Amino acid sequence: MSTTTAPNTAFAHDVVEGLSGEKKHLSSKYFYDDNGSRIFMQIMKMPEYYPTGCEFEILSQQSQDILKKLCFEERFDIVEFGSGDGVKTKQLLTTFLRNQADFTYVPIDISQEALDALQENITATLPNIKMTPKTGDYFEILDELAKSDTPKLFLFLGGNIGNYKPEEALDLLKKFHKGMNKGDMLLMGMDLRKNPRVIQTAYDDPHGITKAFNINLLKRINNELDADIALDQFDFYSNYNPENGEVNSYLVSLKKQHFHSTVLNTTFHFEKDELIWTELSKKYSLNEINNVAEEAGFSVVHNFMDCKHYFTDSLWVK
Ligand code: AVJ
Repeated sequence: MSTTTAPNTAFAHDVVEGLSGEKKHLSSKYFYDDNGSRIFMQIMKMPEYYPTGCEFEILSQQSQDILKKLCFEERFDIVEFGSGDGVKTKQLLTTFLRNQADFTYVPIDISQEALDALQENITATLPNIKMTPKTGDYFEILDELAKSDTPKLFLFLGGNIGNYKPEEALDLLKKFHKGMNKGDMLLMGMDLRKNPRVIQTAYDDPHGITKAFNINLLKRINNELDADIALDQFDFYSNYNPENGEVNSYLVSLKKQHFHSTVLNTTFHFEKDELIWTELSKKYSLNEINNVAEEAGFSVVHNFMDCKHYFTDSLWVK
């Protein structure tokens, strides 16, 4: 995950909007400042957080099969949204190069710093790779890319789609679809439904790292909006509901309390046990994946799953 360069004003606006109403909420997109990105890297190293290992297994063992499923005749672009540290993508790129695929790798991220680090990491191992990183907003770049007629494989890995509510996910996929040409392909990392206990433990870890990840949202409010939140007066609660496949995460106010932000010139009030909803992490069944892909205008070509069938890199074609 990358650091964010979103203007402070958007954050300020969303904090006011999210903490003023009846049902309080803060968006999980604000998890990833520098500190939050570091905590997320710790999450990815926890044995309980299975998605990272699963997707690493898929991309290190099945990239040749992925390449065989691509329907491109000639050179193509690999466009990656939210490329992060590139550890997993490097597995795919290495295999593609070894098999003489002719492609240019186009990682897209909002953080220039993250892209620089990625480029260094990738070129250190793959010095001959053709790479043209792009900084900025996904959809602006998507519009720009749609004008070229080089066939494209889009990557949206890591299971980030899980953070979107079903209707928002569909909306996002339709936007991807609109920016693609017929025959272009999309490899979507999606976390699958599985034994509820496995999912529960991944998001409510015994080390308290996921708790720290959530508390970091409050830390950001303190730092960036000059607020005085007592960080130890909030708890963390996360719950997986196997009936709808949703992990929902919350901060919980441990007492009736308030805090003040001098930047916002506002005081925010909390009842004892009041919740702040922070994240949705939706788990999909293979059926749901088929349905959402088709609703967005894609056909599912193949699901590349890890040996435990915990996670899929689902390959779609427009
Ligand atoms: C980065 C969105 C894939 O939902 O699994 C990890 C973020 N949240 N632990 C996920 C996250 C809590 C993660 N994604």
